Amino acid sequence: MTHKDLTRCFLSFNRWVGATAFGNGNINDTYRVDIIRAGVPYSYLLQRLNHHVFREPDKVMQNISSVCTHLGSQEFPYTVVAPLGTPDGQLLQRDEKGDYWRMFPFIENSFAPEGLADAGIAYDAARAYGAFARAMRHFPADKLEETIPGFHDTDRRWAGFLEILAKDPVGRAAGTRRETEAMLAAKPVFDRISALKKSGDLPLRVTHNDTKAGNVLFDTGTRKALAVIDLDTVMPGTILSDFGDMVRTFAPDCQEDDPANVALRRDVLEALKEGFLQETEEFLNASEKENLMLGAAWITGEQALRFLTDWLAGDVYYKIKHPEHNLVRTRNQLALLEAIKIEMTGA
Ligand code: GN1
Ligand code: MG
Repeated sequence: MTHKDLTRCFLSFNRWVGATAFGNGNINDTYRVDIIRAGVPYSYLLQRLNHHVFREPDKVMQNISSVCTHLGSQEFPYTVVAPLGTPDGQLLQRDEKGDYWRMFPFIENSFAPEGLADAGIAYDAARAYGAFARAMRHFPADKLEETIPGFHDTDRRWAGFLEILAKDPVGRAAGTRRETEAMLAAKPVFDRISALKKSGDLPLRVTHNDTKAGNVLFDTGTRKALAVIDLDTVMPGTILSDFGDMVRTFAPDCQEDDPANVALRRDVLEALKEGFLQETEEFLNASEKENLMLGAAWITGEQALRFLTDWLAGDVYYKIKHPEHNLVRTRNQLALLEAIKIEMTGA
């Protein structure tokens, strides 16, 4: 099926203008679709959901629907970007290859921050993610599906890494000793998180699990946050991972795949804390608040582990733009982890 055929499954139009690749996700493929209906131009986002990563696409859409419905019923001062259904109410359309497609409204006059977000953007985005957690705080997290089983299961990710390292399917282990050693040296961070999770001190919450700058839409005019998007990985979890992934993605002074040395930007880090706590301070417990930076170390370490695992596996999960992409990403995240650890010890 062409993009035009797929679009027809979700909406009617008089004239097809075209579909162009949009955004830079590592997992799904997104297209901006332009059509004319009754003489008026409209845009939408057509997206192929990667069903090798999200193995049960219906569960993803079920989660998104219940989250959007709940957000809509709360005092949540942001736009809720809910998927469009087909005339018979389906949120997914399959094509002849068995791929899954869905459609979202296109939010006009908005942008998703690309490149390095400044402290102002970081503050606003952190507030938006905090407001998301706040609006979802009474939703029964255990009613949500785990769209990627074991997504933040520290012990399982670690076991997966050790298994690939031992198998060494593409012969990359020997050339990756330094990174592997640095990874193994980071194990105590994972152990602390694992123990904390088992202690019962971290309540199960509805978490977003991809709290990067690019997943908040901003108003082009006011430059204020408009919407929290990408609800594919909304799952039951701990708040530490959402705050942690914000630090991982906003606070460094370079992108996650930059081969340059990484440093933390203090002003951005402070802005994240301030914005996030503004919305969440009142309902987070003491253990959650105390361990926000441990969350940053954990998620950064986990991301290093995921990139290194994918490098050793032969680049089977993340899209890559050059042959050493996953290795460069791994080194970057390991360096960032060091910077976060230094920040935590107050050095
Ligand atoms: C993937 O596709 P994107 O950029 O939204 C990944 C995240 C990683 C991120 C690293 C489902 O997100 O968990 O943190 O790449 N999403 C999934 O850039 O694995
Ligand atoms: Mg994502």
